[in-house]
Amino acid sequence: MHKLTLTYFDFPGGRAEPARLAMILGGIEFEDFRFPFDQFNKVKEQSPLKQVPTLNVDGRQVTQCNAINRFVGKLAGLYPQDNYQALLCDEIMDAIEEITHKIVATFGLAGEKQKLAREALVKGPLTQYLEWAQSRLAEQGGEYFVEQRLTMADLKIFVWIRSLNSGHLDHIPSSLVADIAPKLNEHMQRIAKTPAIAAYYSS
Ligand SMILES: N[C@@H](CCC(=O)N[C@@H](CS)C(=O)NCC(=O)O)C(=O)O
Repeated sequence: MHKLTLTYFDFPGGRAEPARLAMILGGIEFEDFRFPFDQFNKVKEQSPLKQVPTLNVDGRQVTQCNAINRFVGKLAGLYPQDNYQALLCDEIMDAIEEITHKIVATFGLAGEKQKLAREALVKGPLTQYLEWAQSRLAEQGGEYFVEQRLTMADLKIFVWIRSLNSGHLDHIPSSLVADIAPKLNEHMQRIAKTPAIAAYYSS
């Protein structure tokens, strides 16, 4: 058994949330080290690439959220053993990372520049990725993204859809998912009812 510490901001979302959920679902013992935003510079000093999340595994600091997701997914039984199913799971996780990078690229913009950049994202890549993910879900039968069971792919997309719906991002309408890919909202609501996930968000 590994000694695990997950380090990330103290909010129920973002790049560490799928790993947190996986470890909770899988009953994996870990330290959930959450820090407030104003401590970020201090935490970065301990991070090899000056970024979070990190997973400390038996004393070694590991970076890259999807690598962490695969690792904890395997520990929790939430990552496919079959190579092809694992590929489909990775594809979903990496696509969400890719679109996240496009959104993060607008964080440094202000005013009209940010508005134009985000409107272009909504019309272009965000619509494209949402439609694509919805069609992938439909191909798999509509309930789960891979293997007809809950895997890391579902957790990754669940966290992303919650964040898009939150309305926290100016110029990205909180109705976007409902308008473009309503089946992803149904998926998100279904995953949210998983007892361990429902208990986590209500606590
Ligand atoms: N490729 C990394 C990206 C991690 C990343 O960019 N994390 C953000 C926070 S969500 C960060 O620490 N950024 C560094 C900074 O803002 O200085 C991963 O997959 O984990």
